[in-house]
Amino acid sequence: MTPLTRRRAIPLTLGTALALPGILKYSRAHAAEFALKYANNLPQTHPMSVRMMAAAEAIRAETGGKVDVKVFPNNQLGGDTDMLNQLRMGAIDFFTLSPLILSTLVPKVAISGIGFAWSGYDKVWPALDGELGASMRAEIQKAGLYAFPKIFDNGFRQITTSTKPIRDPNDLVGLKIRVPPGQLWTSMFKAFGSSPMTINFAEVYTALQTKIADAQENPLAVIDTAKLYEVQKYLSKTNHMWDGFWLLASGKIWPKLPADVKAVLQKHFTEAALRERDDVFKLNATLEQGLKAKGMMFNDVDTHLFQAKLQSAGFYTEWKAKFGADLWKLLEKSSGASL
Ligand code: X2X
Repeated sequence: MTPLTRRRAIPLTLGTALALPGILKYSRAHAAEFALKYANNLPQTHPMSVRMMAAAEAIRAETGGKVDVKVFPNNQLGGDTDMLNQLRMGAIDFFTLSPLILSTLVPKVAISGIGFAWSGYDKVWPALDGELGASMRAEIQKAGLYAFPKIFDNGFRQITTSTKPIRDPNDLVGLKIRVPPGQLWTSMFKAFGSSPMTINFAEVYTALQTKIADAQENPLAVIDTAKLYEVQKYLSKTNHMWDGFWLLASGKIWPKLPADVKAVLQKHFTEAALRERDDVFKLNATLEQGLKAKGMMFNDVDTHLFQAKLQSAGFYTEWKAKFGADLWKLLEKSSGASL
């Protein structure tokens, strides 16, 4: 019997495939019946990559190698915008992506990234695991993608520079700061009077090293695992945005997978997300010390000054109009903030 390939195996349930009489004895040398690819833009050492590699191993073990998820971290399959296109075409089966970059395809999902909306994780997880997250997943489904229920954590974003500490909003005026490809990021830093430049994360280290950009903003775990401390001197604790990663499945594959295969994937990917959140939370408690030991200089800021600047620049008014009153109300209800 010819080994089942993923495409031909799809009509079969995993159980059927296991029970088929005379089934060839599979070894890892044989192609899996469901050979799938997961990609991300983070270093292999970031908790999201670590947890997804562990999930892939658990899935392989539980299915006896019939479902094989290969993990491609660190932009191995391209930059974010390119990988999103590959996901939509079915060249990549799973991909983790910030809602703000996904908003290029699904505009409303950027709502979770509104500046200073979240005071802490005690607000973030009930919202993203609750009504707001469900609303976002429904929007993502309309775009032909499947978002797994538990969003991964990127974290609260901090500003780093190679030139100066950012002590108050005036320090952001004219700053050449790199931002990810997402309209809300560009809008926020234009409201601060900065000169934001959109660069995929794959090129960020080089852009900072060659001084194309003097600054960037990211959570501590990304700054550390991507070794941005080698090209950035100052870290200002602005906490200006909470960001996550939706784990997305291609619409070309997800609807065709048998229910039992979906159940195995769902179980282990959910576990990976919950453990990754915990990893990032624990890292946040130790990384300030670690990054200082690697030469970074930290400073606190009065975040109210930065939020007031966004307010006076019309940032909240602009985005409330873009998202609409209902979704804005849902954000305020979910976050407890009045924006
Ligand atoms: O591109 C970034 O800065 C990163 C890694 O945080 C995201 O994926 C949004």
